Amino acid sequence: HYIQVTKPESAVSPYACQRRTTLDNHNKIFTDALEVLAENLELSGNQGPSLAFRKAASVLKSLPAALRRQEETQHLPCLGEHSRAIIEISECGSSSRVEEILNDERYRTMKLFSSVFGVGPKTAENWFCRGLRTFAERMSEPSVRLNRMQTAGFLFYEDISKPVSRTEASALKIIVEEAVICVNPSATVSITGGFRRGKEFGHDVDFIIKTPEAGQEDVILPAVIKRFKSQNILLYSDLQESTFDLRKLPTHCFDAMDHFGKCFLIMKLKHEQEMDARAGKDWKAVRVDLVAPPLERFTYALLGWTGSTLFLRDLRRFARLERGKLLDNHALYDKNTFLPANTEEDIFAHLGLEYIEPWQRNA
Ligand code: DCP
Ligand code: MG
Repeated sequence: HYIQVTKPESAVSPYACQRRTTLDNHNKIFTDALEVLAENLELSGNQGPSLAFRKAASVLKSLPAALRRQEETQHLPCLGEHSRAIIEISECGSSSRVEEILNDERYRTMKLFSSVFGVGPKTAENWFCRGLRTFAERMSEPSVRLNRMQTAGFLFYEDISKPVSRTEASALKIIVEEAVICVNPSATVSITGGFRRGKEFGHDVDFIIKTPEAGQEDVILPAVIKRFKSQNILLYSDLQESTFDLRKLPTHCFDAMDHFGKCFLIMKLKHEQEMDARAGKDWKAVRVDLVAPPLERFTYALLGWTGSTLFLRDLRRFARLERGKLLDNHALYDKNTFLPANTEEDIFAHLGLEYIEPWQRNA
């Protein structure tokens, strides 16, 4: 994995799935600035243009050392004129465009509102346009209706807006595993998402459940939820039943959710020692996602849920444009056949790609 160090910069691939991106980011000053620009565009519904900044940040994250001069970006892919301009200004400390965005009332308000579980850019914009700027103002506006998800989002805001630590994720894994095994002793649980990529903190904890018998994937989630309820550790649950069809071809559309059975939860996690004295509360509310794919597609689901989002987007783009194959969270399809995969290595091999470990997928 030190091969990249000796490669000339011109050899950096424009596809994130051909780069090894660890959490050791040597260009954080630049990538933070680029991500503010991207986020600002996303919050105003400009997903397309924001992607250019996300890609530029991702390329910089994969570099083995910090950029010292702007000329060093010349041979790098995905760095357009606008991204280069930001890097240039950042060299002298900070970018005035980034400062402007960070101080912008609209950006700040949209970021605050969309930090609530269940509030997307559209709802955040709606509240902003009504003149609302703070949670207190939102509360005192009776005409603003909240759905069930948003109600839970506000109720547990203090806890779920705090990062979840790896220690907390491990404690949750034991709880989830215990419930899953109780329901089906042959099922297994693995952590996916950012924690599988080696992150120390996350906004939630993602788990994937593997069931060895066909059809079991459809009954396990309702049973696990029932068990959590009886243990009084479930604060919110949204179960999305499977709409998965074995014959359906992988989709082009990246933003579409996959069709596996899944649930979005808020769980009570008991503190190990100290108690929240003010509230007399000995637990923390934590966001947890569970997904239960059928066994024959488990590896594709694992790869998809491990992310990162940008890594997976490029893997799918690479499959389609460079190999003429269709890939998504459900399958890899080529010449009228669904390619089987027992391990993630199999999927990379099908695509003629060098294997990239989960901790190298932080694109
Ligand atoms: N994912 C997906 N389909 C969904 C939801 C998520 O394919 N409907 C994938 C993309 C993510 C991964 O699952 O890489 C986990 O989603 P998160 O939003 O939890 O992202 P991370 O775990 O990477 O980040 P964080 O550390 O903020 O939780
Ligand atoms: Mg996550």
